[in-house]
Parts: sequence; C-alpha cells; structure tokens
Amino acid sequence: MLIRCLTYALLLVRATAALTTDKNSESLTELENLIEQAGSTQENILDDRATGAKKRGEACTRDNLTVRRPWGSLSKNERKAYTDAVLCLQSLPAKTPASVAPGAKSRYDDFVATHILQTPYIHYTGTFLAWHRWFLYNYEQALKNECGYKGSQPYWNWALYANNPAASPIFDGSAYSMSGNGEYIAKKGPIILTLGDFAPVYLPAGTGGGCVTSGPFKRMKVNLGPVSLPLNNGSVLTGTGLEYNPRCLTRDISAGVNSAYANATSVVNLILNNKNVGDFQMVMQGVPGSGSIGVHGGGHYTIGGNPADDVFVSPGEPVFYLHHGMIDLVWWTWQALDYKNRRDAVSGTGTFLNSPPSPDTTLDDIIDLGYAGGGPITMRELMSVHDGPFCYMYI
Ligand SMILES: *[C@@H]1O[C@H](CO)[C@@H](O)[C@H](O)[C@H]1NC(C)=O
Ligand SMILES: *[C@@H]1O[C@H](CO)[C@@H](O)[C@H](O)[C@H]1NC(C)=O
Ligand SMILES: [Cu+2]
Repeated sequence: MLIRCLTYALLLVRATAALTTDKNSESLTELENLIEQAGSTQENILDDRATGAKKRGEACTRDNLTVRRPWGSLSKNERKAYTDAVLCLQSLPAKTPASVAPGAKSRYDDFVATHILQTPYIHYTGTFLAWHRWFLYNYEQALKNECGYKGSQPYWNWALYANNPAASPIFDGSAYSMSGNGEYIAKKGPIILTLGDFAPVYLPAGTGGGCVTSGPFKRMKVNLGPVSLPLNNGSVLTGTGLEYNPRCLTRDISAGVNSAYANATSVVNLILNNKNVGDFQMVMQGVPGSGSIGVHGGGHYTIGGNPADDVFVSPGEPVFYLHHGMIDLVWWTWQALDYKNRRDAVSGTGTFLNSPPSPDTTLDDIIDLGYAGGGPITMRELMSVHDGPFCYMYI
C-alpha cells in the first residue's frame, strides 16, 4: 500500500517532468516503465520465495524492502533530513588513522579516502558495479546509524533534467536542494579527458566553476584531494589526495554534458542494447576511444568542478551518492530484465582496463571498504539487492 501511494506520487512528478522535456519524453516514459517493471520483477521474486525463505532464514520480504526514491519525489522535510544527516557525517571524527590519510578529518572523509585509495581497482574492473553498491549502502547505513537519518538514500535520475540540470530540485540552490552551481567564471575552456593513447574527449564547460554559495553545502570544506583533476585550461592538477587540503566545494554544472551523455535515450539504450555484463558496464563507463564517457561519466562531469571532476576524489562531492544511486538503479533494472542469468553475471579483472594485467574477477573476490566500514564481503553477496546484507528497491 505504501509503495502504491509512493508510486502514485511519483507518477505525478514524472508527468510534470515529461511535459518539460518534450524531445526526451518518449524515452523518459520508456525508462520509467523499465524501472517499474524491475520493481514488479523483484516483488514477484520475493513473493515466490516468501514461504520457503523464512525457513532458510532470509529476512528480506516484500513488506520490509527499503524504498530508494528520486530526489524530486522527496518532501522538503525529507530533503532537509537527508542533507542534515550528510552535514552530521561531515562533523563526526574520522576513523581513518592519520598514518593512512592525514587529511581525513570526518566520517564523511573516511568514504572519500577509501575511494581515493581503491580507485585503480574499482573502475573499469569486474568489481565496479558491486563495489559501488556496497560503498553506497554503507554510506546510507552511516547516515542512519551514526546520524539518526530515518529515510533512504535518494537518487538522481539524470534523464529528468538533462536539458537544464542547474534548475533541477537537486541543484536549484534552495535550502531543500543539494546546493546550487558554483559562482560563474567566464571564458573557461572545455575539460579535456585523456586516457592512454586514446583520442581525448572534450567536454563543454558549464555555467559555474567557482565555489558553491547557496544551499546546505555552501560552507562545506572539501578536505582531501586532488589526485587527478582536469582543469579548464587543459592541464591536470595532481597530488596524493591524502593530505589535509581544506577548500570550498566547487561546481561547474554543464547542461551540455548532461544532455549529450546522460539523457533518457542514453539510459534506455544502455539498458536494452547491452546483453552481457561486460558490454553493459563498459558502455556505462564509456568505451575508451569511442568518444563517449557513458552515463557514469555523464553524471560526474555534469556536476563538474572540484572534486566532482576528479575520478579519485569524486565522493568528496555530496551529489556523488545520488549519482551512484542512479548507477545502481540502472544495474538493478538491467539485472531484472533477465534476473536468472544476470543476477550473478561478472566480467572483467581486478585492475583499471586490466592494466597492469590481473586475474579475472570472480564471485569469491573480497570487497573491503576499510575505514569507511561494512567489513570485508564477497562479490557473491553483493549481486542482489534483496539478498546478503541488502533489502531495498527503487521506485
Ligand atoms: C523483515 O520482516 C521479517 C518479518 O516479516 C523480519 O523477520 C525481518 O527481520 C525483517 N527484515 C528487515 C531487514 O527488516
Ligand atoms: C543522448 O545521448 C546519446 C549518447 O548516449 C547521444 O548520442 C545523443 O545525441 C543524445 N541526445 C541528445 C538530444 O543530445
Ligand atoms: Cu567510483
């Protein structure tokens, strides 16, 4: 019943959004249908196993799934409760010892430091999807258990605002947003992404570039980074990322990037046109040399700025977690289309584009988020969002 009401409320939100994104609206409807279908698939699976499940000690049932929702469908109070919890995490002391990351000052930084340290082993690898699922879940748990957050992790459906993300409820700068754009800096060049010998990708600059000055995170300090931050003059700012380097959060929100790489059609095509997980996760992250950065890069570089543009330090940007909610939703949706065969599908190795060469990722591989928390866990336990430690769905 609760889910029905939420779904209804969501349909209203979706209907409004569809009116404002005419060109995209057909694909948007298709995407929304796919999400709904994935939810039904999941509920049916849980219904089917309900009787036997209790005997086997599986606690997740249809009635106690946590429902993750898009930011725009949260009430003002719910949005405020979420950003308050994030600010709380930023005020709690770090668990990471100074000998590991001297710049990690808060519980929030524990997550950033873990991502910095593991970046070469969790992107363009066989662990990419599962690692980020576990990372996001433990962030959500920290918000709940350490900061009293009662809600669930919201997500950012990029397709809803592809033509004007800065005006979206996520970025509109109000007290109920995730803070607004950075201060406008004129005459910026594009961001130029290079990857080995592949042709560079040019990303149009956004309409900000400076410090964020509005909303809940206007006083936030980004403590860690940079490691590898591309600038609008073609150069790259580098560092270990682990030193204490407090500075403002900057953003450079780019409708050009959002509409080119993370529109409704790109999401639907990603889900429908890639039958094996290797292709699916590769297209999602951008096939090197193809000129595309995929929806994953699309979301990160739509936010832009420091640290969103820095692959290593990107969790230092609070919207990272809404973005990866959508990444996880897309995987969940893709899995539901052929759940039996896709649930445990893994492809890739343990190193970034298999460089240096490393063994194939398997379901027995261990994911360990270090001081962020959660403890070591096998890939196998991370493949389904209603098994292992998980019990959630998306609407
Ligand atoms: C879900 O509900 C069952 C009872 O129906 C309960 O035993 C179990 O602990 C609950 N699980 C969670 C994750 O809340
Ligand atoms: C939508 O994204 C795809 C790539 O994912 C791109 O080819 C297409 O041009 C984009 N559509 C618009 C209207 O920009
Ligand atoms: Cu990542």
